[in-house]
Amino acid sequence: SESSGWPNLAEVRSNRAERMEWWRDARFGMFIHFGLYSVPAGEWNGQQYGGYSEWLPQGIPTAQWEKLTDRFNPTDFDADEWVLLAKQAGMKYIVITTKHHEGFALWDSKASDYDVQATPFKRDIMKELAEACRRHDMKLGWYHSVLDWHHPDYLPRRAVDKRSTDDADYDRYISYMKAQLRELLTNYGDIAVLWFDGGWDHGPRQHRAWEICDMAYELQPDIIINDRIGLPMDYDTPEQRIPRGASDRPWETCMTITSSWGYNKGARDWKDAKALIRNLVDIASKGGNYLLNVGPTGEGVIPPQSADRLREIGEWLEINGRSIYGTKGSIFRSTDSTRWGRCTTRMTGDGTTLVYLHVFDWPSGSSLSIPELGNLPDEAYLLADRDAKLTARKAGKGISIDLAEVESAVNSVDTVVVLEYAEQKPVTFH
Ligand code: H79
Repeated sequence: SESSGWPNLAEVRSNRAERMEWWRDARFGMFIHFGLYSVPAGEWNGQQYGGYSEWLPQGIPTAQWEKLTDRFNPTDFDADEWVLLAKQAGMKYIVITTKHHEGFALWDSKASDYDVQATPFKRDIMKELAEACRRHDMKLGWYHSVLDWHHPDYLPRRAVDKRSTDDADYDRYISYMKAQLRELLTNYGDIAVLWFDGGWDHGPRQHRAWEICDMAYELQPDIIINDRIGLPMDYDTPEQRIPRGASDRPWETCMTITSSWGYNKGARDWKDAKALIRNLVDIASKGGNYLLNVGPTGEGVIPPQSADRLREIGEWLEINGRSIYGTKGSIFRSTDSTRWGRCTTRMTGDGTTLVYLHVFDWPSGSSLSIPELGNLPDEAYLLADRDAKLTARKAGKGISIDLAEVESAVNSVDTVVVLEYAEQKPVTFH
């Protein structure tokens, strides 16, 4: 093994805070699930599969799934379009599936014939995306599945896979994975994130996780690595759920807009923009990031249902982004204290503390009562309209904010109230 072992890793890990800085400020990213599974899109032999379309191959023999390479031809793929949509949505980074559990590589891989070069498309999708990201100043990350249903050395096998395991060698599989990752981390410029998945079949020792991560840090010194290769690494990745509160570890919730990660023709239950915005705010109030997924079609197009919602989020962020990007979490002990919505905070360079009250449900009375805040802000106003001044009054041990004069500026998603506290008069808190 060419492992350089502990010392180098320990050194790189010590600058975690610096490497994570851009990511902590970014708050919002785009997850893209794209692969051979985007072609059948949840349908096999005329049967609709309602689950995750990228899991459809789990029940299909490798020899049959492989044939999809003949049909993978996303001629409408335009990397600039994807990146510009992410920009419009207010997303600051993109993480894309370089290889999902199906094992198919979306780049021109020298380590495998099961890649874009085996399709009529023959274009290096990762290269085009990396170049578009560079053009539009977008950070790019690689999702990479450790689990591989195609490679003959991957173990354990699925029940439907009848190939002999006599010659299979998991350590050789890891060498293959390492070779593929080396390509991805060498030939595509700066890569901001390495997002492992499917590491649950084995422990870190069998994955040679230290060695793999060490190589990643060596090839991309500023990279950050998620927690799914059997080691905690730089940040945690709760899936399809938002934690109840803040955490000592950096974290990112990844979530679908609809019922599948990969494009599924039968997709249902599309979350509306309001729910997605409130999720972003909820997550920001707990100090996390939101990695929101889109699944482009077999033609390479992000479905309009997703694109429309992303643009709506972008419009909200256009006005309210200052209460999300670069903020810290809530000053309240738990969301039980903010039944009216959520809270984020910002310390400005001149020592001012900005407390953003994200009012989801505008109180039916004419005031918002905050018993936990011990002193009056120097100023209170709406983020959407600095001239819409609000009056704050002492009320018992806490404060009360008069909302009557700004009622017309209220929106049904999240109306952001800003409380400004100068340095001389810090926020006191019960
Ligand atoms: O890439 C996305 C998912 O495909 C992957 N991670 C995200 C980012 C993922 N892998 N596993 N899981 C999510 C959760 C496991 C779901 C399963 Fe199932 C339950 C696998 C088998 C039973 C869902 C239901 C998939 C097949 C049936």
